[in-house]
Amino acid sequence: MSEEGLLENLSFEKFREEVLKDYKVVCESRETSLLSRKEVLTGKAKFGIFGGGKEVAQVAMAKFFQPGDFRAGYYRDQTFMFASGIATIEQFFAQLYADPDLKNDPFSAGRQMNSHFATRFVDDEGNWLDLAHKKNVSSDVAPTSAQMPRALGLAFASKVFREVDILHNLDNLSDNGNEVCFCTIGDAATSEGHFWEAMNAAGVLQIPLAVFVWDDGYGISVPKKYQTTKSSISKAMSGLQKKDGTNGINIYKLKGWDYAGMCEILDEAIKNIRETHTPALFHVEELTQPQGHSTSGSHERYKSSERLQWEKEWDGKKQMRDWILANSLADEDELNEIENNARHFVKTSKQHAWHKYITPIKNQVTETVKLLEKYASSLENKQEVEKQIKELSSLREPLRRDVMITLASVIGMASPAHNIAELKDFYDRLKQKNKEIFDSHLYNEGPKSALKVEAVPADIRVDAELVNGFEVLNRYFDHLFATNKKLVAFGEDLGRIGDVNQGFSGLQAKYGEERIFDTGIRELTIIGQGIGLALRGLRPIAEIQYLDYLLFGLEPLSDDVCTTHYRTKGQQSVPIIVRTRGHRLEGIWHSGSAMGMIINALRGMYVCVPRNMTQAVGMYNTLLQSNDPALMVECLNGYRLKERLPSNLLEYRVALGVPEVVREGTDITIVSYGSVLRIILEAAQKLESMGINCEVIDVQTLLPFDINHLILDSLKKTNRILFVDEDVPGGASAFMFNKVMEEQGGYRWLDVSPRTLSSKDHRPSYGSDGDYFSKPNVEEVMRVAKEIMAE
Ligand SMILES: Cc1ncc(C[n+]2csc(CCOP(=O)(O)OP(=O)(O)O)c2C)c(N)n1
Ligand SMILES: [Mg+2]
Repeated sequence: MSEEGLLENLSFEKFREEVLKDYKVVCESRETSLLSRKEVLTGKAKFGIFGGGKEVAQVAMAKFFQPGDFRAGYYRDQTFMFASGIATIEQFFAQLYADPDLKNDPFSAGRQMNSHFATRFVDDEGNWLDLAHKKNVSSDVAPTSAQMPRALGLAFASKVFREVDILHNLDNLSDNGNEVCFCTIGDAATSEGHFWEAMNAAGVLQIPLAVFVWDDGYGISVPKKYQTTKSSISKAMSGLQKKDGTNGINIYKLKGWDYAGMCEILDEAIKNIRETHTPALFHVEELTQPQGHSTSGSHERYKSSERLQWEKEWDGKKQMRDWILANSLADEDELNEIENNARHFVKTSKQHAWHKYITPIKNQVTETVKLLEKYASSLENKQEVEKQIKELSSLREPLRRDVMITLASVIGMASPAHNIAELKDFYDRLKQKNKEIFDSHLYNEGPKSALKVEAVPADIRVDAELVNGFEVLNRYFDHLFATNKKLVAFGEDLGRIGDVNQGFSGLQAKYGEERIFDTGIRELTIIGQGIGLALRGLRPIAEIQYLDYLLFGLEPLSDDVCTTHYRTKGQQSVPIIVRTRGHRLEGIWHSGSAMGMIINALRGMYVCVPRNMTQAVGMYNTLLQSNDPALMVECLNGYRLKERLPSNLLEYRVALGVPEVVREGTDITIVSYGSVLRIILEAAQKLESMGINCEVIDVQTLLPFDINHLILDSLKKTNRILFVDEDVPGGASAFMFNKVMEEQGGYRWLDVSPRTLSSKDHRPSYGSDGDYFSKPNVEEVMRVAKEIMAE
């Protein structure tokens, strides 16, 4: 054979091997879907959602996913995960069973439904791993399209790494911004605003984002014609198409069953994204769902028999098989063998996963039964206990809760005469164990916990310069950007004019528009940009211009940021700082103080409500020492109030969760935060002349809230308490009330009933009168305080 012929043969053999390897993954993935469904239907798992019908497109996609790249996707991507070597089938089953052992379900430790993947980004100490040389998967979430803001941010980070010179030596985080973010989304989920906002932003920003739309024609039962204009997302998006000399995105149409065709297009297209940072949309059409949407319900209910027949014919697995045979890449026997092996392999993987999942629970059952048997004879209702033992030990698929229910029940049956200390101790130990399994990692727990950052007092000299509040921030951010190269700040009007209140005034010119910049009016994806940067090891300050507009960006904060650390059991951290300004100014949409809504939506973030800019700086310093995400609400009416400039701007720190007594007093404790404190202090001064001595406490942070119970100390002294804020009745004032009364046991120290004072139920009416009558004012504070004193 000629040398040329030999080479040709060699590469043909390599090609053939590659194709068959991919076909093997397709078969294994399909078997996984089929077998998983059975596990759900027989009750061994609760729910299942699988990637059947998308296998071929995903083995093609995985070929171009390189170390350093990121994925932000949704629940259909099992094949991609298997093909890129990030997940094993055994791990897939472990998650299906909700195995809480991170070694078994390395994506979520059983905290997430199946097909919600993740890889580790940070070590146990909170240090970023060598992400530039790993294949990275940001943790999946279930709300459709919620991956879009994050995907945008992950891709955007590549741009920052490429364009900011001082980041170039961070080799573990990026290789010159060459990392592409692969984003996947269902056809129906593109109906969400998240998708449109993110695609527009990507077209403007020019970032390496590859969006794959898995178009199977349905969102559960609702077909495309009710979802998408012209029933085609690529047609609907065509105005964004990049042309010569414009920005925009590239749009490709792919057939989801056409292995060779997809590989050819993706090869060129992904290279182009990586090199030019031009985003792309891959509209992957003609995909199927061989088992319907999920294990809940069946697609026969809403698909016509023609459609079902078409899905059989155009099933990617079948098409790939036919293509292999037609091109003589393998014969029937070879393919049959691959298919049989796949079946066997998946079955074995499933068995291993089940064994690992069930063994520790069965061990708990055995131990419990042994212990209970020891006590059974000594208990009066021996028979009942024996019945319970029997019931527990006969469970074929016991859960941890079965053990706990049985133990609690037997412990409840024992009379005080029985010595069941050992049993109680065993129960408590299991309870603690379960707490660690189900209740950990809402926040960072290791050295990067914001709660471990100790306070350092601000050094404010008597002759310190008296400046406007915004100037405290401005000087601080100046020092900060000079010393912390990982910082990036952005938002509406934050770049050129340095934010609407001049905190960043002059700083873009000094530090460059790659680090301090304007964005479009798109709060949702501003948050997304922050998420992506934070996940990739940078320190974003993402600004939402006014607190009122945080609602537009609340979904990714609540669903994504707040759950990231928890849902990966500590494997990913997202230290975003969301900066905003709120409380009273003027009018319905510039006086928002919806803190109750915010703190209830944002468990998993810290919520800082500094009374002035000096305190705000101390909180920024604290947060920047940690990996915890936080919201900073600066006082909108405080930027022009005078403050003394501390001399240690970069060093002082305000400890989170530690209130400050801003006025000492003996008669009544008034608890509050933010702008309204100034009104309370004015009222307190007037009350003093009437002989009422108020102690005023600034909680400083709502999350966490007074972790050392300092408010209780005050209450013990005054025995009277009033909670004041600018939120609606029952909002954050009720939260503070509950914390102090129930959690701190404050009710025991009361002489009279505890009170709250808040704004009215409606939004504040416009103008200074509107403000006065809508929000707590000095006279109202005085009235309530006097009533409390007179009770
Ligand atoms: C915000 C939100 N709304 C509704 C749902 C419930 N839901 C889950 S999947 C789904 C359909 C999604 O269809 P599509 O995006 O086409 O993805 P496919 O499942 O077809 O791959 C719906 C409505 C959800 N998870 N999130
Ligand atoms: Mg769909």
